[in-house]
Amino acid sequence: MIDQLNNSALLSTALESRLSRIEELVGDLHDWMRSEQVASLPSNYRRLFSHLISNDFERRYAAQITRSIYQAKGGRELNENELRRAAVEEINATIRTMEEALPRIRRREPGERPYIIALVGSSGAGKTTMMYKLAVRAVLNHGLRVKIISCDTYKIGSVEGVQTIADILKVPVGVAFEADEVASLIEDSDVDLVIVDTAGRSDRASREELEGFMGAASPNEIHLVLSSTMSSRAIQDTAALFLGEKISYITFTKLDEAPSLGALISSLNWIGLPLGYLSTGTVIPDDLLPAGEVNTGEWAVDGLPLADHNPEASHV
Ligand SMILES: Nc1nc2c(ncn2[C@@H]2O[C@H](COP(=O)(O)OP(=O)(O)O)[C@@H](O)[C@H]2O)c(=O)[nH]1
Ligand SMILES: [Mg+2]
Repeated sequence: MIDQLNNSALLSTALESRLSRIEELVGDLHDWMRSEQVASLPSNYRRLFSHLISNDFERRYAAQITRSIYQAKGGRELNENELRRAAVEEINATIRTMEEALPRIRRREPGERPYIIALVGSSGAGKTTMMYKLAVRAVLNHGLRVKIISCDTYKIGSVEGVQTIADILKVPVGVAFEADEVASLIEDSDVDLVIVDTAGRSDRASREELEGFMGAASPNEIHLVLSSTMSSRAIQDTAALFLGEKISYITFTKLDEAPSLGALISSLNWIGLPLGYLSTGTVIPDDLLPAGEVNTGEWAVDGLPLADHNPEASHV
C-alpha cells in the first residue's frame, strides 16, 4: 500500500516535471517564431515550422523554408499536406548533388593516371567502411580495376584490417606512412580507380599531414565524410576543420542510426557543397546510395523510410 502511494507520488512528480519541460519548450518555440518572423504566418505554416524544428532543422533554416513557401504561394492558405510537399520541393531545389564518377571512369592504359577518390573526416565517421563499399561497387557494378590506399597508420589494427579486406575483395592495397609514398603507390598501380582512406585526427599536426597526403595524391574528388547522427552544430564545427582541403562533396554516413535528417540538411545549406554518397548501414556494398538517387527533402520532412527496419532481414 505504502509502495503504491510512493509510486503514484513519484509518477506525479515525473509528470509534473515533464509538463513544465513541455511548457518551457512551447514558450521557446513561441519566442523562436517571433524572432524568425514566423509567428504572424497562418497556423498551418506555423505548424510546418514546428514540424521542421521537431525534425532537428535549425530554426533559422526552418523559418527560411516556411517564409519562402509563404511568399512563393502568395500567402495562400495551404493544407498541411500541401505545405509539406512544398517544403520537400523547396529543400530539394536548394540541395546540389554529386554526379557519380564511377559510371564515367574509363579504362586506363598502362602508365595512365587513375581516377582518384579520397575520403577525409573525423575518426569513426565511417571513412574506411565507405572505402570498402566504393571499391566493391566499382568492381561489381562498373567492372573497374581498383586499388585501395590507406594513410591511416594510427588506428590499432587498421593496417592488418585493410590488408584482410583487400584479400577478401581481391583488390591491390597500399599503405602509406608518408606523403611521398602515396604518390609512388599511385604511380605504381595499373588500375582505373584509386580510393585513398585517411586517418581521422584533426589536431593541427595531423591536418598538416593530411594536407601533405592530399597534395601528393591530388585526388579528382575529395569527400568529407560526416556522421548524420551528429547535431547540426557538431556537423558544422567538424566541417569547418576540414574545409581547408579542397572538399568536393559532403558524404553522410549512419543514416540508419539518425533520428532525423534536419541537422544534415540545415548543415548542408550552411556548408554550401553538394551531397555525395549516403551510407545507410554497414552492409558492403549494399548500404550505399549516391545522393542523386534519393529524395533527400522527403526523407528530411517526412522521416526516414529506413526507420521501418525489418527485424527478419538482420538475421539473414
Ligand atoms: N550503423 C552504421 N554504422 C556505420 C556506418 N558506416 C560505418 N559504420 C560503423 O561505424 C564505425 C566506424 O567506421 P569506420 O569506417 O571504421 O570509420 P573511420 O574511423 O572514419 O574509418 C564502424 O563500427 C562501422 O561499422 C553506417 O552507415 N551505419
Ligand atoms: Mg578508418
